[in-house]
Amino acid sequence: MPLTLGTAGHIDHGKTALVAALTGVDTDRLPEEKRRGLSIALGYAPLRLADGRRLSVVDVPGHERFVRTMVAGATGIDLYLMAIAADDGVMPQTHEHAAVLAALGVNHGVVAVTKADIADPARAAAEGIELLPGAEIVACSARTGQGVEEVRTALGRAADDIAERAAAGGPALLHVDRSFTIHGAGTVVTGTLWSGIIAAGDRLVVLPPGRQVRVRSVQVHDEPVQQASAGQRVALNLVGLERRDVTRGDVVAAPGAVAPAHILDAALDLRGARDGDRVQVHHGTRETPGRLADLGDGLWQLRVERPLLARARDRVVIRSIAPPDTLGGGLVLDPNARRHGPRPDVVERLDRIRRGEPPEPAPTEPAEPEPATPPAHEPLSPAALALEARLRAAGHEPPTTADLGAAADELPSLRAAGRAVRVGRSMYAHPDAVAAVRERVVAIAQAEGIVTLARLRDELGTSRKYAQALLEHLDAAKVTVRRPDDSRVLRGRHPRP
Ligand SMILES: Nc1nc2c(ncn2[C@@H]2O[C@H](COP(=O)(O)OP(=O)(O)OP(=O)(O)O)[C@@H](O)[C@H]2O)c(=O)[nH]1
Ligand SMILES: [Mg+2]
Repeated sequence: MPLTLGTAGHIDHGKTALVAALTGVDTDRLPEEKRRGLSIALGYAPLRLADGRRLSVVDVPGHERFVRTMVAGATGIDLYLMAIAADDGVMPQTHEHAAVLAALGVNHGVVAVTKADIADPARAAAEGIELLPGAEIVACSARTGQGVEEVRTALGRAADDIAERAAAGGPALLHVDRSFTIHGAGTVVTGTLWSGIIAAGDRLVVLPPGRQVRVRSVQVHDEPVQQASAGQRVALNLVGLERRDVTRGDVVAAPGAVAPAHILDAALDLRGARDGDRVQVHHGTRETPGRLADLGDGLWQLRVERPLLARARDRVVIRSIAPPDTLGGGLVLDPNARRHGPRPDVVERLDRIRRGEPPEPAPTEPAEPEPATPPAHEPLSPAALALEARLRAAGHEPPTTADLGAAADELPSLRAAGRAVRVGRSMYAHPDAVAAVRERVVAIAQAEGIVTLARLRDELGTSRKYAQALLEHLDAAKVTVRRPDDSRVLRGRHPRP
């Protein structure tokens, strides 16, 4: 089982120098990194352990402005190499990186007290033991080579302790951390394969855009391979994709492996967070602002502004936006939840998932109906209820009367009950779906000033046709105003939903 090692530690504490001493690779490749003498981008190198096994190393930057990059690099790692400089000791990003590792559930690794050639490592070692009690501590110097082989041996012991990645089976899933064009070859994406296997010829999807691609070739650490398996650092050459169609934070996966979602339920361990706080949510190589809704007992609902692509039991990291700091993180329990508050049956269901028990069937009634659905005057017929379920399932891709066929006969009673809304000329959507789109349009407009058709299309991972119909509906509902260039702004002052 291939394992990935991530570095961690405060700026200038010798992470990159130690990786170079261990692997022979200088991961600071960018001219700007050379000029400024610090890491900016994630660096990658293979590391041989004493017994011949190979680890994939992700070298992260320590600068406080690049913690988000560190999170993107640390996601999907199996063990850490925390650098603490002998002459400096534990510093703010030593703490923050340790908090990120804890949030990600990465609890195996080694603490290297670096620069032992210029200061007595005893004090930094004592601080390291306090910060990461389980880890082996090794003093070393990348400059003299002292202790570097001991670091390698300690990493081998930490790797021995790691149980095989639970997610190894299952559909192919890769969180993209880089994308670029190779002349004559096309678009290449790289990332750590979280689960499954990818081989040349596979047909995959890029999310959220939902674009279908074919794998032309696969590399692991710059070497062509027949197939890559979970845990490996992978480069995929993809057919059917322009460079600008994919970016860090996207997912390349087997169809159906994950779906974009704006509402997630999670079990989080957070320091000083409160109900309603706007925070930065990190998952995979993706991040988005979102609001926290406190469900009690460590359970939270995350309502995010850009969709996440999570599975149950994936990890998220939660950071405060200003001042930036890591608040904690935890486990996704329901990666595609309905909007709800701390209702007892919902909390009980989440608690069951948290304990690893099978969840009860999902509750059917929403706790906080979106903009008040009026009650039906007459009980709805089974056929009308079936149509309602169909509209609900269609979400933001509402069917037309032609799509609905005979079921369209139920539309009048459903509309009278306020449980179907006409969108565009002849599409019909569920009001909950329209409310969810409205909330996202408002969030985009508040964050970015305007909403364009392309922006909403990408946000929803849908086609122009639906994005256009929904925007026109929101214009008609006086949520948005269309401008001459076809973009939309919010009409008047719009309270947050
Ligand atoms: N004397 C001495 N200097 C070291 C050692 N390791 C690194 N340095 C120096 O410390 C400085 C920072 O080293 P880097 O390896 O770039 O530190 P880093 O932790 O990767 O820094 P960021 O990636 O920017 O967070 C460089 O000038 C290195 O030459 C060491 O073991 N001994
Ligand atoms: Mg560095």
